[in-house]
Amino acid sequence: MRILFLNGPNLNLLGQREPEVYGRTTLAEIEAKVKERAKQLKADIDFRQSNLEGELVAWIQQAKGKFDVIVLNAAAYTHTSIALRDAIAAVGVPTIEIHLSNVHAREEFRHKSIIAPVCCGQIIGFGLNSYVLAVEAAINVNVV
Ligand code: CA2
Repeated sequence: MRILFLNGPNLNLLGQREPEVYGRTTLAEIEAKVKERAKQLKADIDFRQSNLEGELVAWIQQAKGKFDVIVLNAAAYTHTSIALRDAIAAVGVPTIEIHLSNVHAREEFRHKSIIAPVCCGQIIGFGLNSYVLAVEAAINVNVV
């Protein structure tokens, strides 16, 4: 099982800014936790972050044939990006949408996810644990 974790804009700032919203854990620490759980479950992880919408689109396109599942925290692009939605729909690699915060308990503009209809599910609001839960969801993605 090969899982591609993609992280969108500003997630590289985790642990450095707005700890009251996003906690004190850095993205590197999240990556380490994800890899620890994946090792237990015998999954391979590729973990990336980009501030650029086009780079995220390219990574989604390139995932075909290389990864079994994509786990995507598209950050603010969740709420704006038709390009990401089209890429997910086009490649046909099962994609799980995740968020650290409970977007439904925040500003109204965060309640709408453009990518949700083309993802197989969402894991939202569990902080760092959203990422760990996503490893488990990815492994069981074909189990109904
Ligand atoms: O809760 C999440 O995981 C989000 O995807 C985080 C995005 C936000 O736009 C989404 O609505 C929900 C923001 C990521 C920015 O992360 C920062 C981290 C530290 C300081 C500033 C921003």
